[in-house]
Amino acid sequence: MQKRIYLDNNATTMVDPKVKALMDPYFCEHYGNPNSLHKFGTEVHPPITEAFNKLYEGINARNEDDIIITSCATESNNWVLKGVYFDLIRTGQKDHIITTEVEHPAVGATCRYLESLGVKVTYLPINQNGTISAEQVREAITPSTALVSVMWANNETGLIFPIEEIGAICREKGVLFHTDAVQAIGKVPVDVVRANVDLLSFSAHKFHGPKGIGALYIRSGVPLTPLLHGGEHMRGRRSGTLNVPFIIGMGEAMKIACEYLDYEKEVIARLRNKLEDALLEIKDVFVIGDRSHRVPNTTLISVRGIEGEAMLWDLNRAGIAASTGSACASEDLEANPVMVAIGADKELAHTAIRLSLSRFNTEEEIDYTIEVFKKAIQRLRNISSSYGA
Ligand code: 7TS
Repeated sequence: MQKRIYLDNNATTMVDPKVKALMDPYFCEHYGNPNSLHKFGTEVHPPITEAFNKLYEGINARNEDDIIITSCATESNNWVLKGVYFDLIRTGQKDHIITTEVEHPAVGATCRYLESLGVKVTYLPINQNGTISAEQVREAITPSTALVSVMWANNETGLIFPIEEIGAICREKGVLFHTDAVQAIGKVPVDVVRANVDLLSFSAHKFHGPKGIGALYIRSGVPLTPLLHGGEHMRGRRSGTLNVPFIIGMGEAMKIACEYLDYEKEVIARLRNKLEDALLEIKDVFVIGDRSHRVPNTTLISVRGIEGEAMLWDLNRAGIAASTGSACASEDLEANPVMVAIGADKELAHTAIRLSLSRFNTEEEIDYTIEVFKKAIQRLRNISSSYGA
């Protein structure tokens, strides 16, 4: 039988069967609208409360803070940027947003849209380590800065940004701080209090929950004009009937993800490192970013002389799913933007392959992947016009 090895967990993850089992009764049995006054509505209140408790605990939010359910992190990110625009920029109080040049398009494209409305946006360039320094943020802040938005971990490289230091600077300067923590949850500890975060986005399907549900953490006292106006759901902060089974699933996925943080750090990192070490033995193979500064599951690897898409094709034929970078951008065959920013030459920047593991991968799968990868490199370099010529 054809193997099916999934190494694209930064794009999405399998729903944990335990999460699915907990969600199941809320489709055909307990399907009430929690806003209804009858039993069908009220009987879903306790499991919803339980799910929220798991989310609060997972990111160390305080009781007085808000965690608002959204449809995905893209919505959460749009809400932050457009909310800040409505609250602080359109009102003439501020006119400036600071972000990085390697954010996911859910932040990057929204910032470019806001620029078209006259907002000044600073895209901080990343350094050779693939991240930014907190000092870059300090230097970029002006009296008219409304918001700093910096991702917790990059989806392509897995590199972790200095969120605690940036949070401290923003708090000191009185500037709102948002972080897109989509690639951090379940991979490294996320603590909103410790990091002085005001706003934080996440998406359930990146940590073995269902797709199409995410959340925005809003620190107590931070005003944010809603993106979706309507009924009084979520205390009027985000209207739309609550997706009960998915909320229950996201809560459980968060709880399990936190329980697995040590496993992630020890076992998944060991498998990832084994894969990297084996591939690094091959000539002209490079791994992007210092291991000690990356989330444990991610490798962005570059194989000189082989287009990322060609490698992807060979892996796919052997049943291995990887990515050339972000699936959101993989149709336009562009050089990997993170690698360009790190300073890789253009040819090398076209060779990037992202392998991202999860707790459902096994050592046998990694051993098989090493074998397939090595054969693919040999085959493709033999027919490559640009390598070894
Ligand atoms: N932010 C980051 C950092 C992401 O990695 C992604 C998805 C999103 C936001 C959007 O999440 P969504 O649930 O709203 O879609 N990233 C990727 C990726 O790296 N490959 O495919 C999707």
